[in-house]
Amino acid sequence: MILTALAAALFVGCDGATTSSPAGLDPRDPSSDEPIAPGTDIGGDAGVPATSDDDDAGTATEPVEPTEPTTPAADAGTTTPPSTPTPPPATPPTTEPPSACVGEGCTCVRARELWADDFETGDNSAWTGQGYGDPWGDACQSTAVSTVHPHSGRYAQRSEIVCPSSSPDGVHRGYGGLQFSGEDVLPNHTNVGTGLDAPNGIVSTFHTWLEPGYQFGNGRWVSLFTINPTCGYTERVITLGLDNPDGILRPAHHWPEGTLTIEPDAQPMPLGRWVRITVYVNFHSGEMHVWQDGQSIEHVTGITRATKQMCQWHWGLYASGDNTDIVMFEDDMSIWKLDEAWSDWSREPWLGETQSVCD
Ligand SMILES: [Ca+2]
Repeated sequence: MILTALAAALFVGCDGATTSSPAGLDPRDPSSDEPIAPGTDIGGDAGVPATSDDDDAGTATEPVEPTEPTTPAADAGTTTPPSTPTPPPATPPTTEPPSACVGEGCTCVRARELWADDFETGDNSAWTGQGYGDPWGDACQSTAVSTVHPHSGRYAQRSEIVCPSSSPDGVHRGYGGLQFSGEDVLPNHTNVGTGLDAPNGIVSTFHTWLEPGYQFGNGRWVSLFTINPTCGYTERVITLGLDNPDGILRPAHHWPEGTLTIEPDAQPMPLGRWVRITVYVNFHSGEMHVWQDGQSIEHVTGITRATKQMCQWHWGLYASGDNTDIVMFEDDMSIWKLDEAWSDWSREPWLGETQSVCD
């Protein structure tokens, strides 16, 4: 009850800040960037009462956030000992889809790259707000462009969590955001307007290197990727993260209406090395599909959002406040808008790489 009241008070304050100077919003400022509850972005927050309360207080049009359905009750009592991080493999990942379509004889796909960043500018100038959320953190987290083992070129983004969050909303936030206006990325957050409309869906491919000091689950989660339909954070997000001891990447907030199907041979997200993740999202058809290093790992159908657009996006080290030991690197991120349908969900649409794009 006290937590709920506190959360409500916080959001009243947030709304006031948003109204007073929408054009000057700094996405790094938690008081203005996400007036909707921070915990809304991921559902792996079972067992974190403060986060759940925040969800409820900040989501005017949504009922109580359902408990994470992918974490069965049985997991709560599982006493699996924390695992040690997987050591880097001797060889880098080179897995490619077996049915790549490139070059002569390949049927190209009509698609356009709307945004990309390889961090080779050495800063976050490609992002809305030109930052990656470092000022949001406390002494327990930080994020910065780094020259440590980049995926491409000289730079990648490095984020870390070293102790529990002291934030009143109970989460760690170290992430870069984009706000779309139509097909354009805005230089600064306004939290108003209309986002990207993509009737054939979008494809985002990004590379992540994750080093957690433990396994996730039982309320401890990390969220790698988020799309928010509305610019004002008034609808449920769709996300991709780790929140289960099995280590398999999972969407969140497709519930209660959507259906998640995980491939029988889906592998845990490899740790301590670069992993290529490709996500297809379509709010018109209500679908989400995910590939990991070229392999299909899961599908969601039946997602419903009143707003079909995609306005606010973010990647990075967004995690429940009980995380104390994570290092994450990110590099080579892109967003493509498909101008024709994609329907072969067994094959990764790594556009411009293993799938040719029409000129
Ligand atoms: Ca790079």
